[in-house]
Amino acid sequence: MAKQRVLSGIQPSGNLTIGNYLGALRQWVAEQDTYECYFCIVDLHAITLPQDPAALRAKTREVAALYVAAGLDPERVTIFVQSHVSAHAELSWLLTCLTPLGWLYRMTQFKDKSAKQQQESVGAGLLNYPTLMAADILLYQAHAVPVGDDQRQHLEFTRDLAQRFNSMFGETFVIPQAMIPKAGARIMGLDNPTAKMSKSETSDYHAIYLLDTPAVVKKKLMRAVTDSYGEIRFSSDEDRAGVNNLLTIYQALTGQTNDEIEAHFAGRGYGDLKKAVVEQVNDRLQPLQDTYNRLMNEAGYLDRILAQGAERAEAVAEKTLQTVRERMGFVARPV
Ligand code: AQP
Repeated sequence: MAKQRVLSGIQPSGNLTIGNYLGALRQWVAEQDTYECYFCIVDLHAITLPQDPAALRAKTREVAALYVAAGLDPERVTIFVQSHVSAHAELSWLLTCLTPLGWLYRMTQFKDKSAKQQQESVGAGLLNYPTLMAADILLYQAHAVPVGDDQRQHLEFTRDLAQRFNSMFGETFVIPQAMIPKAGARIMGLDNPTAKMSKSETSDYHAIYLLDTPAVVKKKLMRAVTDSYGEIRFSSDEDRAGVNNLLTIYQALTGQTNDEIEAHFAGRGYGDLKKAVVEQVNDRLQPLQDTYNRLMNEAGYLDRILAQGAERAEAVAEKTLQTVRERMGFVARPV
């Protein structure tokens, strides 16, 4: 029986964080043998906010190398740059024409990100972001989309749009499911544990980056916001969010249950908890960074995997796009 398909991606819009790793990348690695996997570096999404061209180029390569360094095997999964497969942009336009504006205005990410800008300078790309994401997923007929909790609403949007297309033009798209991890689906900012850890937040003590040195990881974690309760337990209370976040990172890295972790830290202080998290994070990042440095120094390696990935991805995407064009009534290009 053919394997079901998975698609997911990360924007090359900054330094990848431990949130991107625990919410997305780690799941991808775990699922790479179960599914037929497509993982892209979503550079077309990154430009929905202004990007410096040189930085975008460098980050796109960095993210590709981090995918492999985190454990994805480019022989078993398809790793590619979104803009290398033009079907993403084309299907996005076709779906844009079927998308009610009201659906787009409702999206939390659009509301949050546009609120940070002057109203008249909010780009139309930011509004259309979910339609491009739907195109990414639907082109590969993905059954599952491993993402963090913040992408839940965009996944619902994708499902609605796929259903709308199918009911207008006949069964065409697989309706995808979100695949959200049990632990680590929403890692919060170390400096502000009520806000999601985000790579676009630039304050020094907000996020742990995958390429941070062990000393920097330690400095950031030892300064993480906690509370004055002095009690180490999981909690959904807002004023205990800092400790809960540290416990969540610890849990996502160790795989232990709430009870095991609370028993382990019983009677101990926040300093001990922080040190234990530092150790877990650095143990996980060290081999990843070693592999990353090796790959970046291997001439031609990244180009090879990205060329191979684009070729494989394009073959699948073009097939879907062809069907969509036919169903919507476009005249085939005469040969
Ligand atoms: N804090 C997080 N906890 C768990 N999962 C997270 N993800 C992101 N942050 C967390 C998951 O990582 C994947 C890729 O995310 P993305 O590139 O779409 O965006 P981002 O990192 O969430 O972006 P930012 O930081 O808001 O900034 P920009 O937009 O500037 O890049 C997704 O699966 C996401 O759920």
